[in-house]
Amino acid sequence: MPSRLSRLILVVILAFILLPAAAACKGSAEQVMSGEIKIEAGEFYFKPANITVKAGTPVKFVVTNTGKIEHNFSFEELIAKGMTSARIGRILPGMTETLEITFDQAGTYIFDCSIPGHADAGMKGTVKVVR
Ligand SMILES: [Cu+2]
Repeated sequence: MPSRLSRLILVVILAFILLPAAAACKGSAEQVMSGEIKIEAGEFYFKPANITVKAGTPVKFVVTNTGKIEHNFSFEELIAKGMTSARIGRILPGMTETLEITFDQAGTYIFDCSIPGHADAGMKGTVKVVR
């Protein structure tokens, strides 16, 4: 009978092998999203992680923390450029918070969870803004 710990280690190893493979299978067909965009935040991912929206159209990110620890949702580049509202500062486990943004410029904007270590562990994504 394998111990709990060895089973946990096996699950973690399998997740590292299977998750990138699953992501690669999704293909590159991008769908332009609008209105309310639901995002799941967990340890340590955002789902979906790659989002495409239209420039000049307001979007509302509705981010639910389905994990067990606190997360946030931040567009660090936009914050650095002075758009200090481009973040949801705290999303406690089980909570849903929202952020409305209108992207005026086409481009690719990275979002992440700015809690130390979380982005490096996989909590990041992109919003591609198209004309
Ligand atoms: Cu986080």
